[in-house]
Amino acid sequence: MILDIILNFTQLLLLKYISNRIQVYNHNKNSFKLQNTKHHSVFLILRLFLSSNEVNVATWGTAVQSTTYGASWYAQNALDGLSYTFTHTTWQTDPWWKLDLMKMYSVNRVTITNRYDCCETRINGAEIRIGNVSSDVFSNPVCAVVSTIPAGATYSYSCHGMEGRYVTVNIPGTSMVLTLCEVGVYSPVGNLATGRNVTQSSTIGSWITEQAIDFNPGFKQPSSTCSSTNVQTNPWWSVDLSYIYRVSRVVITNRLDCCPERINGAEIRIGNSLENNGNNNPICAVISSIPAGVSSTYTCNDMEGRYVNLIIPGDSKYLTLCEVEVYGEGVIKQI
Ligand SMILES: [Ca+2]
Repeated sequence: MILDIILNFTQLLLLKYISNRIQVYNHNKNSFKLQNTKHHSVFLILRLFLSSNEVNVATWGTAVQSTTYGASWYAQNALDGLSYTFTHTTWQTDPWWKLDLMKMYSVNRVTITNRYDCCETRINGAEIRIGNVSSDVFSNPVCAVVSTIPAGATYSYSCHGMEGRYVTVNIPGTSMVLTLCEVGVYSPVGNLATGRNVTQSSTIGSWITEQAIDFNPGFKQPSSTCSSTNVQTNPWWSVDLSYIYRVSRVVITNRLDCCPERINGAEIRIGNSLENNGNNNPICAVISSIPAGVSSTYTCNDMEGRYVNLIIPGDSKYLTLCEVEVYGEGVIKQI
């Protein structure tokens, strides 16, 4: 029991550290260069606590709100990890704040941190909604209603796997104001590739291999959240799942910013051989095309394997991957 508490506490610290690193990563767009050594330590830590099973996907979303009070109370302030920045609508009817996660997630829970400095009762009655409707924020189903949150406290609301691209917080009524300090949206991690060892045939600039499995789909800053090889013949990317699994499906997220056609013709290969860096394993699927910013699912019918590779046959090719997710059953065999 005590050991469990210590372990959980350690995981929380690690989560906070990683979440902060990812936030720093996202918010220092042009000036921030992460050292390779530091970067690898982040992934090492990620690997250590893989069993922690959920990740805050809110940090790479984009937020808007019904109105903005003053000059600096932006909607994005609820996503910056800082306890002293707040969102703030004007006094209005039915104020709302809307987070666009850019793709659909299954949501375990939503956390709300209330402002610490004053008027903490303004949050009372706020509704948390999750769904796929963007235009009418009140039409998505309600996950929870906030009764009260003490000043500066973070409360967690279970959403039991509700699915949606948009998470909204709204307060019904006239002459209301909505202020949020932080919002977290926690999604389960079932991706077998998470935290595993990855390699690619070459790396262009900062587009390192691990960025294909960092949870972040790369819609805002692809060079620090997607992997890419240099232009070359037969570029490839590979993940070692450490154990043999029956792989049911692989999900690939294509880049949003440009050139989505570069992924065309990529082969997904799964197996246990390291011959030709794993690129001779059987083919699960060949990607014909994936629209920009879209996550496509490829069914692999329980192919068995420890290595999952992507390779684009041909000359003058780039292999760019914003996210690779591998799902399946296992472990069917310890190595
Ligand atoms: Ca990524």
